[in-house]
Amino acid sequence: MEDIERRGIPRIFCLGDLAGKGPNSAQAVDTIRERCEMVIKGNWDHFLAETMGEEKFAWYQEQLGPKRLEYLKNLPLYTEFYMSGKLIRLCHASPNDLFHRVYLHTETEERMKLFRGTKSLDREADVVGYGDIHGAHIDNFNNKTLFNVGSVGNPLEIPQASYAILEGNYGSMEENPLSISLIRVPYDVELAVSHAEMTDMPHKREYILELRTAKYRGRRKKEKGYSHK
Ligand SMILES: [Mn+2]
Repeated sequence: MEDIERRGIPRIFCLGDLAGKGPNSAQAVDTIRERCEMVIKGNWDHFLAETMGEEKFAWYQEQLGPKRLEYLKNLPLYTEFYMSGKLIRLCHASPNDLFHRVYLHTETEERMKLFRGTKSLDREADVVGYGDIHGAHIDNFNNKTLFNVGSVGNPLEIPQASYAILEGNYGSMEENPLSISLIRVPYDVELAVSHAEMTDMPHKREYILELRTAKYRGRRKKEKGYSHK
């Protein structure tokens, strides 16, 4: 947030998974709600808001309370706008499917599904930005740009917070230069670890190891790219 402020960035969009995994879900939801102009629903947000009576979600649900869970439940699945002549969609995993997960190495056909038209605008996107896999990257193919913003609180490639900046004429259908930058922000990982240590959160050891190493707890030997559940 300090890095964003220092750069004078006027609007902040959050691409989901506000809550779950970490020790401070309630604080995360409140901060994001206060600071972000647009907030998109993630798969964790969906599960926490919709699944009752499951052990693995109960700790977070108790912390969040009914009002925040209601807020998460009503978040949209995507946002779309024009910038410098490009139609841009931002989502958590895929604009039309919260559980369609693609990686950098996923075949092009599957990744092209992210560009499909939506209920609100039946037109292929030019640029799609997403989250979900905790691995920042940008790729151009088939006259499209697909980028992943990475993760602020649980990065799984470099142990630094990650976000993306889009620069162009917001709301403009006229073609002009557009830039997409991926930013890494060093932060006090051990402070975050100490917050986790103070709680009895589920899977605390695995979480702390992920913060320190940026390696996914469930990564299999042969698996390529980034992964999380
Ligand atoms: Mn996710």
